[in-house]
Amino acid sequence: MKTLITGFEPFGGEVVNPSFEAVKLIPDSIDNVQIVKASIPTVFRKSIEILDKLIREEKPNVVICVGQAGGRAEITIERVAINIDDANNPDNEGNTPKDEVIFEDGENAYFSNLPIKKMVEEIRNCKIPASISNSAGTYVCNHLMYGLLYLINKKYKNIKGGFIHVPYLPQQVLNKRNVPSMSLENIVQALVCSIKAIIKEYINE
Ligand code: PCA
Repeated sequence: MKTLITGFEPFGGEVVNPSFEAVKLIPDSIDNVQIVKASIPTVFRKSIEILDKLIREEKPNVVICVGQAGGRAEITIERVAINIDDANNPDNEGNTPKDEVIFEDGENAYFSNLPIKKMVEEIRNCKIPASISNSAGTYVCNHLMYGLLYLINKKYKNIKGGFIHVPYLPQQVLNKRNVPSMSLENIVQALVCSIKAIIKEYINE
């Protein structure tokens, strides 16, 4: 079994993105499952193209994309991605799509096919706050999650995939009053717990 896990490049004036900082620190193997890590540009379209290329090259069984959700206090496991791009701020190449469909031939929405409740439970068992989120937004994270699930639906039917949002790191909120953050150590541990929950689910299948 092989898992591909991706994080995003920093965006919106931040110098780090906690998603890739954490992904980098995940071990290369968890419970005998190989873990392949990659960074994805915070850019509409290009993010999906790069993910598709990685899936073609690496042939993973599981794909987990991770992104920063500034302002959220918990690790959130996303349930659903919607077929719309609606950006308030430009991506890293200056694109600001408004009310644009992602794939004309895609469903309005796709659900994660990862064991999202079991992932939340496993993370909470590690004493780290986590919950299900019912919206990944309408920016690049929802875009990539939608792209992943569209690709799974259209051409990688055996892959299990989904998305995890993580809070800011403490160093990112020094000048943001009353904005929550989570330590890098906890974020890394939460991602490892999520992967363990997914592995358990498949071993039990
Ligand atoms: N978070 C953004 C895009 C990249 C990232 O890490 C989002 O939530 O859409």
